[in-house]
Amino acid sequence: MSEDLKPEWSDPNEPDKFSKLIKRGQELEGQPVTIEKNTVFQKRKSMEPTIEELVHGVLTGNRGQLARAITLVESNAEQHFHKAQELLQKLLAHSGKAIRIGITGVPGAGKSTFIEAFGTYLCDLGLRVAVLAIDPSSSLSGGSILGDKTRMEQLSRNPRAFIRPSPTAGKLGGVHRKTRESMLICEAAGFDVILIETVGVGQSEVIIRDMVDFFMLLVLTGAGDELQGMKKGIMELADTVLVHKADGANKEKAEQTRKEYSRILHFLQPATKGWASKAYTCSSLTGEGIKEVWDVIKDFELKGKSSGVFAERRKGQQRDWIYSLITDQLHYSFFHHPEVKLKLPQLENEVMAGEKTAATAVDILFHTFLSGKK
Ligand SMILES: Nc1nc2c(ncn2[C@@H]2O[C@H](COP(=O)(O)OP(=O)(O)OP(=O)(O)O)[C@@H](O)[C@H]2O)c(=O)[nH]1
Ligand SMILES: [Mg+2]
Repeated sequence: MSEDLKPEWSDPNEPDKFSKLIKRGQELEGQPVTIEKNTVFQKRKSMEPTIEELVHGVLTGNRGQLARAITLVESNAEQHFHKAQELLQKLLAHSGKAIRIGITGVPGAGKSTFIEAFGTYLCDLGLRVAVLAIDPSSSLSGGSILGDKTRMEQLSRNPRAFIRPSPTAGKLGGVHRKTRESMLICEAAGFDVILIETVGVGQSEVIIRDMVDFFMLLVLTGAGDELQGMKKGIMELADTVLVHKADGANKEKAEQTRKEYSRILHFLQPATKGWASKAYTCSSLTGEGIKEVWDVIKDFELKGKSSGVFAERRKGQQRDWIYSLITDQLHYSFFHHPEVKLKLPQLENEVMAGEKTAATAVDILFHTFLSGKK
């Protein structure tokens, strides 16, 4: 080897650890490759699946395509919006067959652990279970309930289950739009039960109530004062109150708490016409009471379907959905209108300084919004 084929640098102290030689590149035998002038290079086919591929994938229960379809629906990119709607339109006729269950409760009530136990129980019955989450904080933090996948470790490995952490909010509708559309996709993929988890901190339980058939509230023992302070509103939304973590030393207390909740539920407006919401105890650690929860839901479904309340609620939810989308769209278009964005800070200052009334400022903004070009 000639001198000029030595590497540019090697450590003189450790000569054995570095290559001392470089091989010369080999000449190709035969005709050299030539590229014709004016050759048109074809762009590599995009890896994004077509709508048809997604529809087929979802309908045949292909998990990869299911995840991709949900990603498309969750996308905040405007060019994906129409594609997602086209996909949903094609899947719509195949959706609606699952029972939709909403689960709420304060942070730490054990919602994720309950879903792990309950979901696994349902899978063992031969059912297919999809878990979605609405995380109201994600619109602020941009994150999602990341820990949930690890809390639902057993369920996430179950071939009958599919777990999707909550989407992040963005344009063209908030988190709830995406969750609702993801639910339709999961139904088209053949899931029998959809479980939606949300932390009960305000608006999210109302949103979830509007998209599920059955809504349950997970509570903890030690009620008493807590019970008094609990918003009546959220209890009026619940088809069942579950006193959770009824195990070990907590079991007796849980029974007491259950009685108290039952008593209160008795006096409240029923969440579902013709259904008396009751309180139960259950433990996700021991599995006690898990089966009974499913029995209650089955009973609820049976009664609701025969009385027509079940179908009526779904129809109402479909109708309400239009209005919530309109609100979303208006909100988004208004606050993203370039001239509105430009004028808003100044008007805000003027209102704060007492120079203009809030109504005048809003009037100016709406004139700008309605007459100004996009
Ligand atoms: N003893 C007992 N502990 C439980 C039970 N279920 C959950 N826990 C514990 O309660 C804690 C909270 O459980 P999570 O399932 O994360 O609660 P969560 O309601 O999903 O909480 P966020 O998602 O943060 O709102 C964990 O430490 C669980 O181990 C139960 O049935 N019995
Ligand atoms: Mg959780």
